[in-house]
Amino acid sequence: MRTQVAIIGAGPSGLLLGQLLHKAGIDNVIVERQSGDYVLGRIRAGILEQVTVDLLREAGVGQRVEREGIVHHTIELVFGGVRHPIDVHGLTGGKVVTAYGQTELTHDLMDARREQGLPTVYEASNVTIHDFDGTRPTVRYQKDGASHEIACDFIAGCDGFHGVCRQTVKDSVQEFEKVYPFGWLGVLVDVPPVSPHAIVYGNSERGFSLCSMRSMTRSRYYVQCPVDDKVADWSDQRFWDELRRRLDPELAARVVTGPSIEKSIAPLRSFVAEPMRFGRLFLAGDAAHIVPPTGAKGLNLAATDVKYLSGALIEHYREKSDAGLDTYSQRCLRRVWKAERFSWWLTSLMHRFPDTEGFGQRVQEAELDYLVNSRAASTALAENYVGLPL
Ligand code: RFL
Ligand code: PHB
Repeated sequence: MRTQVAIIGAGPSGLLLGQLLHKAGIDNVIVERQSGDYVLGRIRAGILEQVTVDLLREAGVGQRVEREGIVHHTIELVFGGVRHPIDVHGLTGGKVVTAYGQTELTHDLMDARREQGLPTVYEASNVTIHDFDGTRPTVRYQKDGASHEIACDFIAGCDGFHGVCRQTVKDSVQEFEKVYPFGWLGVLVDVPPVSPHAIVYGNSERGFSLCSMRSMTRSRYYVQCPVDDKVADWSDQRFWDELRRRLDPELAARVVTGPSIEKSIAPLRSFVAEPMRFGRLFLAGDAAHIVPPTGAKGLNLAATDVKYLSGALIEHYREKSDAGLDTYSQRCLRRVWKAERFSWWLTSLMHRFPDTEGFGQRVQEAELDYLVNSRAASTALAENYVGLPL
């Protein structure tokens, strides 16, 4: 098989890249290790920046997010048992974020790809990438017991944190990493969200909590937990009790409970691999960087990598210019590090750290107090939350 761009991974990065390239008339094949259903079964992100929604529209898959996405003007911080709204819309001159699940976004992209008859190889095993240092890269994989090879001009490594692409170039990569001493226990449940018009981030002496949503009838909640806790340790009842204890009394009383339809524990990590380009191999999304979920930047960063990469590839084919490809890594990393900083900062501000003693605790309290009482500090939070300019 031959194509112009071979894309490894059918998560949001790979699917969005494939769609944008197709719209520009550039052939691409996606090779994915898992089945489509498995990819859709992973419950992850929920909050989209405006640039991400715009990109979905540009890719021709924006109808459903426009119809069903829930626009948020505000976020709320709970600490000391009191709720503090941050008017993100007002502080940023009219910017908003949209609650729309990664599952739905992935669904929209998968449907579009299928309707257009674009090639996607699911359940490909032993995927390997070759010769991206020269001009004729190849991708090899096995499927149903047979070996296959794709010859291409470029390889896009959209294969997430545990993928094969970054692993292949590991000797040329500089890694930066911070692992946090706790995880997030997440629960998905078919009940109306406790706070339908604002995501609520809570800091209490029992730890962090987050109230989010997927629709007006589906809620997503998280609590900070020890990273080595097991899901089996957390009955639904224990989860609801813990969530309520971490919120202000008024919100706690309004939480509607129900049986969980998904429950999982995710570790928190900050990670960046530099550079993001190796000859004709380009890393995008979680393959190149991870943020802790506090601040909801992971999927949005993946989308901006893809915006830069698709633009650079289109420029290569249409205008015979490699200027965008040559600056890809540098442009992405500039934005990535700002999102890394923000996610690390919000994580540090909102969680209880096992080894933080009195002084660190008081400093955290002072910073929260400053944040909600200073327009400058609230504006800095709001600006980062809605997404910094491209
Ligand atoms: P993905 O989604 O991991 O997709 C990579 C795909 O590559 C496949 N793959 C391979 N394919 C072929 N060969 C191989 N050797 C392969 N190895 C792997 C995988 O099967 C997979 O299908 O990466 P991508 O596309 O870069 O997308 C990134 C996002 O998924 C991620 O950043 C977000 O989910 C992060 N995130 C959030 N981001 C936000 O912007 N807003 C949020 O509200 C938000 N909440 C979250 C999150 C992530 C979470 N977890 C569990 C990590 C909440 C959580 C709990
Ligand atoms: C989510 O809805 O899953 C979500 C929302 C906000 C975050 C992280 C996750 O910061």
